[in-house]
Amino acid sequence: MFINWKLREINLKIVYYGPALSGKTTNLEYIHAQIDPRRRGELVSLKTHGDRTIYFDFMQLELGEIKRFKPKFNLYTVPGQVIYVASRKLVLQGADGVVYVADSGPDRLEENVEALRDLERNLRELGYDPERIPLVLQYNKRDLPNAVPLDLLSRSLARNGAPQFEAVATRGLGVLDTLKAAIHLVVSRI
Ligand SMILES: Nc1nc2c(ncn2[C@@H]2O[C@H](COP(=O)(O)OP(=O)(O)OP(=O)(O)O)[C@@H](O)[C@H]2O)c(=O)[nH]1
Ligand SMILES: [Mg+2]
Repeated sequence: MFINWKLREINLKIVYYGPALSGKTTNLEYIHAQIDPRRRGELVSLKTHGDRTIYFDFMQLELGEIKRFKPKFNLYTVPGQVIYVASRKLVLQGADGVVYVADSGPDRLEENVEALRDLERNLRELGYDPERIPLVLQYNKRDLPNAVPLDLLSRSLARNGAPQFEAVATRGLGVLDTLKAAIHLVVSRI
């Protein structure tokens, strides 16, 4: 969190985390397409030719008011590919909340669990208590014909009290509900 007292702005950071190809960038693309352009900045994406995130995606939202302060939500995605561990940690630094995007693909359960461990490890190394950071879980790609059953995903990934949402990010299903829950958690924390 960063407060600019002069401009009465509160900057809050929400990071989309999760395994490679789970749909983090797709979440931001949908949000970017849906939100009134007067309330959001451009979506900045650093990707390779294969459309894979190499460092992060970034977009700023300006929504509502908290006690006459303007909150600005800075949304980031991390690159999910295992080799980019250093980028993930850098992007996670200073986060006020995390959206964890899981992939419902039948062969992705282990990667989901590993990415959540990677998140908790990085949080700890950055001095956070992983039990206390505002966290929302999104089970994405629910449209896949052989999607992992929801209760199995939930049993493997659910965290104490963290809200959970089903999503089909390519069609926008569940994307804004996930974002609203994350914003709500982050704002109630401050
Ligand atoms: N079937 C299906 N495909 C999806 C869904 N969401 C995203 N995808 C597809 O999954 C692929 C990866 O999506 P990205 O948003 O680039 O994934 P990412 O998590 O940003 O991946 P990295 O940047 O490599 O970590 C793309 O081809 C998306 O179109 C979904 O809900 N259902
Ligand atoms: Mg990406």
